[in-house]
Amino acid sequence: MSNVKTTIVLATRNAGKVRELHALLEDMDCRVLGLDAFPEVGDIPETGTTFEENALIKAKTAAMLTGHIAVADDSGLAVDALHGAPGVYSARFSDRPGYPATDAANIAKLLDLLRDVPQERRTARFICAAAAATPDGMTLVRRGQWEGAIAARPRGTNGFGYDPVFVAPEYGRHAAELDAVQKNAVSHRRKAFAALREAWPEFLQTARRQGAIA
Ligand code: ITT
Repeated sequence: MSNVKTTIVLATRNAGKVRELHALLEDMDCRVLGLDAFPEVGDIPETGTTFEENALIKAKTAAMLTGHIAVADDSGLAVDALHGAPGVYSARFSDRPGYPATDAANIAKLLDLLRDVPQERRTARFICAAAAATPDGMTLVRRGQWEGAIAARPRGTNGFGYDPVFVAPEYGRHAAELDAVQKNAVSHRRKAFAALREAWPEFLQTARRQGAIA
């Protein structure tokens, strides 16, 4: 067995995700680098129609361009009253020509669409697909979900994205009112990465056997 620490590149430019992923990968005994260490990796177009496809696109592209194992997630919010929207378009939900989406504009659009929907029909879930890829194309992907509901008004300043309006039933509080440890204990990202980690030792062993990584 090799005693060289494997380098993992986090294929995301979302600062909120980078913080959460560092905490989730902490005990994996790997060297974790962000994409800022690899300016040659530009924007990776998310052309897939599922969370899994997009997570794999991001991980495979970053692995190929950096020569290291890359880990990515594709995640978003699925609201039942909106038939699963914004889904894979969560980050771009409020995009308009000349006005790229922001977290605040995404939340405003969501609350507006749900203005006449009563609380009992505002069920929703965060979904995360976590993917890993080696430079020569070996891949692994796992999914996690976090069931909750959309509040009438934002609350809290922690987290990112839709956290201010997502009510977490485990705490009876909005996700943006939770600290990082509380959110990471129950989140969709936590569940997806826990499943990824279960498959990780075999994935690494196969990659090393095939000479895909050091
Ligand atoms: P990368 O592709 O660079 O990773 P991104 O923000 O574009 O960053 P996604 O395409 O996966 O990432 O979009 C995820 C969006 O879904 C994110 O911007 C939020 O709006 C929302 N989202 C995902 N996970 C979330 C979480 O834990 N809390 C709140 N919102 C979340």
